Amino acid sequence: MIYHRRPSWRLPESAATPESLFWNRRQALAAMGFGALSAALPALPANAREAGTDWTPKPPLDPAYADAGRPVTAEKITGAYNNFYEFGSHKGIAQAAQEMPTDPWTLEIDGLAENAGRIGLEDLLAKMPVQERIYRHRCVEAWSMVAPWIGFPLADLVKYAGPTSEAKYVRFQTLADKDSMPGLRQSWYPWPYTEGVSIEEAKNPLPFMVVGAYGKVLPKQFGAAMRLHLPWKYGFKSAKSIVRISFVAERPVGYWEQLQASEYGFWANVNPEVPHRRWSQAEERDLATGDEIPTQLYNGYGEEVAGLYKGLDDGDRTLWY
Ligand SMILES: Nc1nc2c(c(=O)[nH]1)N[C@H]1C(S)=C(S)[C@@H](COP(=O)(O)O)O[C@H]1N2
Ligand SMILES: [Mo]
Repeated sequence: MIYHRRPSWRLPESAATPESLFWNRRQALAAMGFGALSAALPALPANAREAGTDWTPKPPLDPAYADAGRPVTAEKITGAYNNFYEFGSHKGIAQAAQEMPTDPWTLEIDGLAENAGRIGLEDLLAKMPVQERIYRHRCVEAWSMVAPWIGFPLADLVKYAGPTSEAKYVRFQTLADKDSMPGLRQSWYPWPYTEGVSIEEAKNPLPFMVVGAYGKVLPKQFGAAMRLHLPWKYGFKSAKSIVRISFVAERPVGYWEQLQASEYGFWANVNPEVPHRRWSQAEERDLATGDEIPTQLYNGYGEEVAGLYKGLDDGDRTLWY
């Protein structure tokens, strides 16, 4: 069974409005002088994907990722303590993030891929095995949480995109919307936010494209409409609000690596034995309890991912930073 988000939104196929017609209708209404267009068109399915509303029916919980070994961190904690520099370089961005337009959402697939092109999120989800997974998340700043995500494996998106044999890396690009994102005015930051993984990492079953959390359509502060989660890497690798995925031959240099390569390297695999230049990574603060708990190599996901790094030089610090 394929799980759509809120199938009740869907009109019968015969009545569905293609996105192009939707936009034409918006333009027509704009010409007629209707300003608040999103409010003017509530019945259209492309306009009904509302961040934070219940996901019905709830997608099945993947039994392999049903237990993170710690309780799920309450949404009132994780939803009010976010890193999302587009909205400011502090944790209290949740309210500002509500201004971000996330509906409709389109993903651009480009670069070295057979099936390059643009696809609407709803169409993409209809092709993907949407499921729930409970993952640990470890920020490079030494705090952590457990989040119940709804999403699909990045590996399935890679399969859909059909990368050519020249594609060695995958690059993710975040929305950069000047109107809603005050952080973009801070011109010394390398906008848009980008990140990357190797093609082997992208094909591993663990990377998850997240479109929901806590049984809801992804609330905006978590990176609506679609973000990545790489649970064995420091949190900055997990780009939010992804609008573009590129298959490339050269290793991409992400946002944080551009800012400070000596502290935020490409691999950024969680490792308690390799300190950040300015602090230890041996422990992490559990957002739920405030307790300091030991950090695990690969954030405890070594069984799934350690093999990816076998051939690589362990002496190379960039394996970790
Ligand atoms: N576009 C974008 N993605 C981002 C960030 C960001 O500032 N902008 N911060 C990263 C960092 S440092 C972390 S820890 C996680 C935080 O995700 P959360 O706020 O959903 O917990 O998002 C990552 N993805
Ligand atoms: Mo982070």
